[in-house]
Amino acid sequence: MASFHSLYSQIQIHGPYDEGLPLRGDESPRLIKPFLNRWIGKIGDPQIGPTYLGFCGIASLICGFIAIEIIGLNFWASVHWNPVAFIEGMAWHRLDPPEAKWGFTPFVPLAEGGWWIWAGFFLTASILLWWCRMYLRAKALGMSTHVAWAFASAIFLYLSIGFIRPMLMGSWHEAPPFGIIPHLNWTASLSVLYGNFYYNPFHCFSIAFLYGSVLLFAMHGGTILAVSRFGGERETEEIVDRGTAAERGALFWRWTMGFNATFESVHRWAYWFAILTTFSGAIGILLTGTVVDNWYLWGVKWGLAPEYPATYPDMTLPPDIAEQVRAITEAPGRSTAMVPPAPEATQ
Ligand code: 07D
Repeated sequence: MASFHSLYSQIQIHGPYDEGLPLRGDESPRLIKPFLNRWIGKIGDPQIGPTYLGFCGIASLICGFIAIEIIGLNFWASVHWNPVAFIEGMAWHRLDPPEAKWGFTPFVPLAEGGWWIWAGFFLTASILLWWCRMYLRAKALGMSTHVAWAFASAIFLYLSIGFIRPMLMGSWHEAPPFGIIPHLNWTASLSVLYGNFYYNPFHCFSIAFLYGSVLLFAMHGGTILAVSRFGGERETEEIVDRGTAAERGALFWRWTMGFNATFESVHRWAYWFAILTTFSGAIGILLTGTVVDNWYLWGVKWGLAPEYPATYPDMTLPPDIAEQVRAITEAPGRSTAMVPPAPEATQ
C-alpha cells in the first residue's frame, strides 16, 4: 500500500531521471544535469534539476543580486568595513529611505536615501521579473496561472507598503527601511503613529485570513497524511474514485463538524484565504494616513474602541489631535470625559 514518503518514512524513489517535457523550439536550454540527493529526498523529491532560467529568470537573479549587494554593502559601510561587526550586527543593520524633507522625488543623494531607492528599484524589478517567470513557465506547461496570481496579491502588498502608499503620502520617509530589526521597528512606529493598527479593520481581516490559512493548511495537511496509508496522497485518483482514502477524509470532517470541503474545494479555500491575507493587508495599508489618520479614533467613532476617561485632566493635546478628539467625542450620545478644554477656555 502506498504511503507518504517523508522525514518519517524510509522509502525514496531511485529510478531513471525525469527530464520533463521536451523543449519547445523557442525555449532556452534547461540547466543542471539531473542528480539525486538523499537528504533533499527526506523533505521532497530527491531529484535536483534540470532547471529552466530563460530571460526572466536570469534578469530576475541579476536584479536581486544587485539589490542584495546595495543593501549588504551599505550595512558593511555603516560599520566602517569591519567584517566582525558586519556579521555581529546583521540583525540590527539598516538602510533607511530618504528623510521626509525629500518628499517623493526620485533624485535623492545616494548617502541620504538614494541607495535605498536604488535597492528598492532593483528588488522590485527582481520580484516582478520572477512573477513573469512564474506566469510564463505555467503557460509553457499548459497549466493555469493560479500561482502567479496568488503571488501577485503578495506583490500588491509589498508595493503598497514600499511604493504606492509613500507615493500617496508624498514622502519616501513613510516606507520601511531595509534591515531585520529596523523593519520590525517600522511596523511598531507606523502602528503607533497612525493610532494603533489593532483598530484597522483591514489589519483585522488580514489577520483573520492569515490565521484561517494556517488552520486550513493544518486541517488539509493533517487529513491527507492521515489517509496516506490508504493512498490518499494520490489525490487525483482519489477525487474521482469513491472508496477508501478520500471518502474517509471527507467522512472524518463530516462526522466531527458536520460539513466537509470536497477534495477540490479545500484547495480553493486555501488559495483564497492566502490571497485575501495580503490583499486585505494592502487595502489596510493604503487607507492608513491617506483616508484615516488615527485608527483608534476611527474605532471610537464606530463603537469599536472604548473611550478612555481623561487620566491627566490638565493635559493639553496638540491642536490638530484635540480637534479630532472633539469632533468624535462631541458627537451626539458620546461621553465628553476625555475632551480637553478648548484653547480659548484655557486662557
Ligand atoms: C509583507 C508582502 C509580500 C512579500 C513579498 C516578498 C522577497 C525576498 C529577499 C532581499 C507578509 C518580497 C520579498 C522576494 C527578498 C532578499 C534577500 C507579506 C508581505 C512579495 N499583526 N502589521 C500585518 C499581525 C501588529 C503592522 C499582516 C498579527 C501590531 C503593519 C498580518 C499581530 C503592530 C503592517 C499581520 C499583529 C502591527 C502589519 C501582514 C498580533 C505593530 C503591515 C500580512 C497577533 C507591530 C501588514 C494591514 C502578510 C498589513 C501587517 C499580522 C500586530 C503593525 C496579517 C498576527 C499592532 C505596519 N500584520 N501589527 O502576509 O498588511 O505579510 O497591514 O499582534 O503593513 Mg500586524
